[in-house]
Amino acid sequence: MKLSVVIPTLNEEECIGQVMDELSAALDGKVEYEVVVVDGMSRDRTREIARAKGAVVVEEPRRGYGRAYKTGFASARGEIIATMDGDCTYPTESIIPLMEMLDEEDLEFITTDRFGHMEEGAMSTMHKIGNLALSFTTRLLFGRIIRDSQSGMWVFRRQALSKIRVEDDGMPFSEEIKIEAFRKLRSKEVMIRYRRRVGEVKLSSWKDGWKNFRFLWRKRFRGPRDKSLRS
Ligand SMILES: Nc1nc2c(ncn2[C@@H]2O[C@H](COP(=O)(O)OP(=O)(O)O)[C@@H](O)[C@H]2O)c(=O)[nH]1
Ligand SMILES: [Mg+2]
Repeated sequence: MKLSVVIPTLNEEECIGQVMDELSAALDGKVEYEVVVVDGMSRDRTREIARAKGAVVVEEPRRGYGRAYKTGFASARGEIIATMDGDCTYPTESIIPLMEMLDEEDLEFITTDRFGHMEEGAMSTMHKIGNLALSFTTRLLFGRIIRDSQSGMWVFRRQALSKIRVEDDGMPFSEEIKIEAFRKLRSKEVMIRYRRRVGEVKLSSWKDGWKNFRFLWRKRFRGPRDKSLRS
């Protein structure tokens, strides 16, 4: 198996079907792949729709975006893993070009930057400010040139996971994987198109923003072994 697309979902019935269709349009006949949907016990038809469209659905009752990815990565069989949300925001047509870039530039990890080509209304002004503040803090504390520390689309070699340590169960998983990747792997950030979300946002702006911010300071000054960051 060449590619696993891993998607965490929590009540995404409005869009998961479209994401599956867009994946088929972008990948069918071009690469051998599977889609792993890690569902946090949605109370709507997410699992049913994903399964009907051919995804492998993994049920993960434990809450959290990071928790879902840890479970999803453990069941992914592809040589390369691509991630995205189940909300129609990320460009499925970028997966193959990013996989080619991994090979051509001999990279292990690619993260994406949504700020270059963002559809009108795809991110509220408050979220933009929050994201930029978190990305700035990431740069300040870790010295990495990441423009978008919260982007949820990554394309990377599954093997590279054994070289990094990503522990957070919540939204900070997104910045944690980038910090680890830019420290330990051949990594790059690439601009992508980002669309307006379909369905309700799952993150809580203030709570998750604050958790992300706190996470960055803890990771910087106490190291990754901090007990409070463990599952
Ligand atoms: N399995 C699982 N998925 C989650 C959880 N929280 C969020 N998600 C999914 O993770 C993705 C990112 O969440 P989203 O609300 O789009 O965050 P945003 O893109 O940062 O605004 C979406 O596909 C959500 O359905 C969770 O606790 N468990
Ligand atoms: Mg999203």
